[in-house]
Amino acid sequence: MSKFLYMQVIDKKVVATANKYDKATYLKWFETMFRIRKFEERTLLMYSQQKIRGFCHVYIGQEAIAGGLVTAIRAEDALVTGYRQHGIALSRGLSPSTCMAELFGKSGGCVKGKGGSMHFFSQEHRFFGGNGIVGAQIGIGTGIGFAEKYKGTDLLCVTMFGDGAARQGIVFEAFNMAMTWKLPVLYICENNGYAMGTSVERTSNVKEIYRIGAAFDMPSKRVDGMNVESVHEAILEAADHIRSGQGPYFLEIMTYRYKGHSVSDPANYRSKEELHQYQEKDPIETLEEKILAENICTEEELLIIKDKIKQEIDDAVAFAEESPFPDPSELFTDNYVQPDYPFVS
Ligand SMILES: Cc1ncc(C[n+]2csc(CCOP(=O)(O)OP(=O)(O)O)c2C)c(N)n1
Ligand SMILES: [Mg+2]
Repeated sequence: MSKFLYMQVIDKKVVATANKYDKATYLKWFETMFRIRKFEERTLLMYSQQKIRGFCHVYIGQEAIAGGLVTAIRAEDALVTGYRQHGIALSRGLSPSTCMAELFGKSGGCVKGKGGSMHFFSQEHRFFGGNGIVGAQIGIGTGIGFAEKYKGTDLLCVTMFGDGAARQGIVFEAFNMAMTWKLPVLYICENNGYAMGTSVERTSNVKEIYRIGAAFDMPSKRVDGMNVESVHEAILEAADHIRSGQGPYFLEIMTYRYKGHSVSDPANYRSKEELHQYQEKDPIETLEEKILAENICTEEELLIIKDKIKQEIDDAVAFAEESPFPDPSELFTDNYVQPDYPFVS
């Protein structure tokens, strides 16, 4: 990896810092991650005010994975994930407004208020959801990968799932098929240590989830998910491998969710000390410290980004508030591709 020499004028002195990436990349990471954190904090607040109801799983703590993804894959690549998806959807380019309106169940939402927290979707952004069935997206993502190969594109499908989903039988079938047919699929396990209240230690004899790939000769790696640079590098390397036609790749990205499994979970199954250990290496704070310590940009420049995002989130809430609830007739639209589907009366 070539080193990029970044020069900046500070106090009329030219300061040179040797960073691997350019200023735009660092700021893209910061902006992506900060947007997700602020969106999710507001989501929790809106939930407490009963503006949002039902299941709701936030992404706080895991933002470096979304950050690394943005710069390592192409906008045209497909992506599918589970229900802890708000942050990933934002990183794909869905606007905070359309996401917040969806959480509110309003017609301005990305699926017209008919999906809610677990079912965002956007064909335009190649974002295939948002799935509430643990592990279901592993089969869907493998199928999308098959479609890309069939059509002869050089695109890949990022297929994301949690450590709990990694214990589902579909992993075996999907990995086997993807390796046999050399499908362009990047499997990412976001290992945040827990599946609801069940720790990884309790779910299997094999605690290093990336080793599952070895049973299929699939290139597999474990990655530090609290560091956006590590995530970016690992995904870039995996994506290059996949695009060269050699088939799928598996990354186990080690991360942590600061909040409970869902808004209703007080997370009593883990200690405060454990949580604090991770918060001390918070991916956004770490990145901000690095940006400032290495003079990648000034504090003022970061403040401008922060203010812009806070305004975006305020606007998103206002948009969601003003957007009407879907018309009852919407119950019968968008359910089936076939207009005369026999079971719709
Ligand atoms: C097939 C299926 N089994 C069980 C559930 C209930 N369930 C919902 S979330 C969850 C835990 C999944 O944990 P993990 O895959 O680690 O994802 P995380 O919540 O940590 O992001 C379970 C068991 C479900 N939704 N679907
Ligand atoms: Mg988990």
